[in-house]
Amino acid sequence: MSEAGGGRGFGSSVPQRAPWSLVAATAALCLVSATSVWTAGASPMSREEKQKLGNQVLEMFDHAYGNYMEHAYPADELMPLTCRGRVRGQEPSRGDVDDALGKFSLTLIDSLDTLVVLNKTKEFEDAVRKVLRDVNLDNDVVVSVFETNIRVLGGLLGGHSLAIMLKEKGEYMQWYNDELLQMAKQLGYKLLPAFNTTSGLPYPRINLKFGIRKPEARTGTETDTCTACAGTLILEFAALSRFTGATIFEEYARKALDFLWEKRQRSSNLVGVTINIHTGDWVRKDSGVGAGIDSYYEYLLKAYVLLGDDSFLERFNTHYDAIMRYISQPPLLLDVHIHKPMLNARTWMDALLAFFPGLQVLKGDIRPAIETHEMLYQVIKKHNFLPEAFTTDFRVHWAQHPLRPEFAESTYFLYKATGDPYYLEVGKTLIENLNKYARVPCGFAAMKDVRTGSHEDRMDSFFLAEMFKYLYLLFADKEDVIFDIEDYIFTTEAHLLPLWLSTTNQRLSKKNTTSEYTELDDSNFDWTCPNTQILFPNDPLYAQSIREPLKNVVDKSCPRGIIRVEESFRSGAKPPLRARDFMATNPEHLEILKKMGVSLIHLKDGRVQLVQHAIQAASSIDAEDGLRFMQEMIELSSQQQKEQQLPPRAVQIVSHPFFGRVVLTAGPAQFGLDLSKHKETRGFVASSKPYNGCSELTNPEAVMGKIALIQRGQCMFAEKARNIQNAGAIGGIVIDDNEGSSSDTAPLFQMAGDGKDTDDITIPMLFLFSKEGSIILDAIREYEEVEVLLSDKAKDRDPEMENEEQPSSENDSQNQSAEQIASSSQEVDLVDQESPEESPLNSHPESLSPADTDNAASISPSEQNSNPTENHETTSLDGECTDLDNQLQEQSETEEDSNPNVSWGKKVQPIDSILADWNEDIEAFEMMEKDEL
Ligand code: DMJ
Repeated sequence: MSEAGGGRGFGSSVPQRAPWSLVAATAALCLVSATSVWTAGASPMSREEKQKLGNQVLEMFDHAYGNYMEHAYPADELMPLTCRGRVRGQEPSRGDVDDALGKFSLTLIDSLDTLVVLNKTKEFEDAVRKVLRDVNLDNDVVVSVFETNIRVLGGLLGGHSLAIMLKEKGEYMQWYNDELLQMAKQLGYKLLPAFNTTSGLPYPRINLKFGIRKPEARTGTETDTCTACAGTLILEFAALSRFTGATIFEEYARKALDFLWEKRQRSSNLVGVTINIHTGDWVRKDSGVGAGIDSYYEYLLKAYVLLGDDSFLERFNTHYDAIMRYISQPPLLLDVHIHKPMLNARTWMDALLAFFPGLQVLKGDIRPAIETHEMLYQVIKKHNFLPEAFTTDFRVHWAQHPLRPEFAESTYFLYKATGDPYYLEVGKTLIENLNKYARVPCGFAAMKDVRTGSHEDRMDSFFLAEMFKYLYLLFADKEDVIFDIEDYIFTTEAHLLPLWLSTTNQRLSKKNTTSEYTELDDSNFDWTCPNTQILFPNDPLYAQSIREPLKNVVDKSCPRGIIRVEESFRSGAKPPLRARDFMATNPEHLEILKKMGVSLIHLKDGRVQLVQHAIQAASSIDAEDGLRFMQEMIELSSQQQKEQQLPPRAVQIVSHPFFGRVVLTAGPAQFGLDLSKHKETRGFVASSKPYNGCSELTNPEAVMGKIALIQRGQCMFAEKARNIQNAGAIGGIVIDDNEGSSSDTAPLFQMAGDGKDTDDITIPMLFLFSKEGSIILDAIREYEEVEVLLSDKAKDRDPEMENEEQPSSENDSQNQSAEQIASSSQEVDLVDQESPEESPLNSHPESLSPADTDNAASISPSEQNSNPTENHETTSLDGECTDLDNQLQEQSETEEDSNPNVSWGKKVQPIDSILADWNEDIEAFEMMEKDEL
């Protein structure tokens, strides 16, 4: 295929409206061949080093795949901490995440084409035989149509694509007779009933055995689906049609795409996150490039590449233009409202958007790709992994990281486009981090909290389908892969589909689609691949020069979303009221607020909240003033929260046989040694007597020089700390007395002092919930000597310990059992995916009775902060980056209380339109935080 396009590299161009076979071929070349352009910049990586890293990727894959096959197969996924298979129904439900599991050996199918890319042809042959022998697609289980399509249908088609390629080469797979394709077709037919809606958008779930309609199906009542869920089918479905000649699949996927296109918001050209599959109404009207929408855009561009249909490129270009106009705020990509695209819908980004720079490379828009990728890399350098969500000032919003591959994907495509060895170094860091922080004896474990390094008992199939492919290909030279990767396109799950499908069974063409294209002004569309001479204008340091200003973006700078407000402030008139001067009792101030469209709402619990509606402001200048005022108020609140909130800490068990692999998420204390400022504290643990630590210890000899374990309750935390410190302890761990409590299910809090001066407490104190605490208590029972490390973040495993544990398999099994102990109590109850927000660390002073505790909680600093109007005298705002979440939350929580009839100034809107506008906002705000990843 690489020759078919009539030339290599960005220099080749395509005539406007070229015959689509040529377009498909050449568009694919947009991303492949700039490597030769690179001549300077970061030092080139030697062939030896690249090979070494490639081999490391192979070894890591063997570790992940080998453990899955040995300990989990035929289950869908490996649980790497407990070293067993995840069988749906046998583990506590994780909600939507489990909808990917159909009892069809998901990880094996998702890994098929990775085996060939990684040159493991023999293993591929074995794996295909296992799939044909063992996999049943007719299970009575409700699965996600989207996940089943991208992982299973895609996996079977990718496997088939490479099986026929190998067969043609004449050595392997000679026995193969399209069996994977037959399975794919069977699965395709199983998914079709999902499309039985008037809109043509598929139901989000289907029962593999009973479909949708039958009562036994236990599904089919859903009304909504995500845009990506309905818009990420065309590659697999069209490939299935073209491989088999059965056009129905491509037809259905096209119809769903046509419908989404019709429903785009016509003035912004954006789509929302969730849509009603029956009415086509947008259910969630926020719009970004991450969770819920991501691969819809990806599939429009790739459908053009694979199928050569101009209409897909037209649609993609229209959306892309809107994305770059509203969502892209380089280096950030921030969600906006489809109806009000100048209004940010949130001030945090999710990890799924990390694929976008890779897509921009395919589109040929390299500069913003470099910028966003660099920003993401800075976040990774800070946290070792990309947290599931992070704020515009790069704080962790959702702390998990399920080993997602999107950043590796973008790194690979950027390297292909620029040839800049910098991206090889980035890949090397990813490999190092995976080995240091995610590798466990039985595979690789997802991060439960990137801040502390704690694990989740989870290794998703996409880790094998995608991560290892992109990392391997990053370091591979052409001869390291047994086929020409440029003959294929990657699906969103990195499955490979051959580009020759564009000229096969092309019975469905544009005429079958329903959309009107003539209305579009496509004069600015790129119909050609970009030219490297323009991308890198005689400057081999081009990519580096784009990255350079972003080098410290995470550590230092305020993001543009915030700067926008500051800019408007700088250029605007004198502000009528500064947030820090505001007094809720001053009638003049209230009048100014009203003019700015800001309402003051007294909540039942005595708190006061502020809400701004720009449309209620007297003028657009007043609206801007109102926005700035709200911004300042949030800064006040945010700064106070920052001052009063400490991040969680880590208790890491470092002694045999844990060797640092067990990391427990712990709550900090507002007194004693601050572990973020000082070196970590390491020591053996000992239980104090009395266990509650509320009086002078009777066993000082046992805790002397050790980290004392104390039970929560009966007295203040500070009192416990003083008692163990007096007995000579070097640190303390308070263990919750509420049996079964866990950081999985309860928000962490920080231990507050006792209201007196606590400067006398100099040892570090951490808090563990009961489940985490019992891991240490169990370990003491089993191993007697248990050494732990108290720190702000888990440390890499002790190299000396590593040497001890090498390579004895006996030790390995001990390590596993250690992990099992940990996971049995710490990791089994999984976080509800629907509420994965970062737990704010409220503070608790310990108290004598539950009643006292409740009382204390009601005056917690976090609650005081939720009423910024009462803190008007405190803070200076200079140089602070802020988070708008509070503002949005406040809006969502209080809009119903606002008075819709109030309207000031010139722009009087009819009440109906104001109400409609409000309802729209309320819905969007309410939905916003319920993101389904
Ligand atoms: C993968 O399953 C696919 O890439 C999907 O499009 C979204 N992301 C996951 C992995 O993070």
